[in-house]
Amino acid sequence: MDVYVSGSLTKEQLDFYNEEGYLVLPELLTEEDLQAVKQAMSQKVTQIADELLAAGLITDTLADTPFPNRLADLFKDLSAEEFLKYGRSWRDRLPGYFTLMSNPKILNAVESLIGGEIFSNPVYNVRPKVPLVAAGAVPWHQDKSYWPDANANPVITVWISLVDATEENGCLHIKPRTHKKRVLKWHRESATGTGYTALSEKQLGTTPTVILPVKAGSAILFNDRCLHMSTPNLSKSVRWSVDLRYQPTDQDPMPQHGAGFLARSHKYPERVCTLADWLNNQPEHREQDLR
Ligand SMILES: O=C(O)CCC(=O)C(=O)O
Repeated sequence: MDVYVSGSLTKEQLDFYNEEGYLVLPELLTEEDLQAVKQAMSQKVTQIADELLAAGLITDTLADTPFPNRLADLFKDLSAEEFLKYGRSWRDRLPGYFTLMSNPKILNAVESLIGGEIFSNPVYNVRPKVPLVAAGAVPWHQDKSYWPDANANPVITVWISLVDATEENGCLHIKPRTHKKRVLKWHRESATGTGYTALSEKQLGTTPTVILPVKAGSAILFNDRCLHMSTPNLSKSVRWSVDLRYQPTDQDPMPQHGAGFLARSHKYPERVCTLADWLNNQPEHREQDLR
């Protein structure tokens, strides 16, 4: 298999991505690669459990319940509103998230798509999709609807599953080749109060949907115009995932969404963001700031 120019993707994978607008990298990350991010997620779950206990909403923090089940079990007898107080997705600055965002296997794949000067976009989401919370389902949308005015093209989403993502627990669904579309006119989802950007049925066109169940550690890369959604979690455990975003360093860093960081640079390796920079929200690592 030929590896294309630089980065880890083969020419076949690259051709597939360019044509279809997405690419699945099955089990890209090992259990060891995921350890730090799972630890960060577990830390947050412990904090939530302690708060629920202090509020008298639960009597047991379920400290020994396995990672895929603990958050689901904590909220089993509580309302969706109680869960949504913590947000439908999280963007904390915990070291394990930085470890994942800087993982060389992810950056090697992204480098194949955009070259070796890689900016990590401030929009990253940790998604604890728990059962019984309707807002866990994400309507059809294009990611670019969240930054329509940003001069950033392309922004690559790297969606990573921490557990096996299945049709039952609400895996990702995608409409291939829709990355060639313009940004469609969207509305705000109002049924579950999430405020997600959403497209109506008649905007989806005739392209058949591809359903993407993947094993834990797999990555799904997609272009920010590619239509995608996910279904509700009908299982008894949490569909844990993370969606990360990367773009070339000469694009709009979108500071209105937070501080991104220089994840990789062949030109200025000494300026690549460290964990300490990231924890301090150090914002500027763009190419134009490095000259
Ligand atoms: O994880 C999901 O269910 C949806 C992810 C998504 O919409 C995204 O990564 O943009």
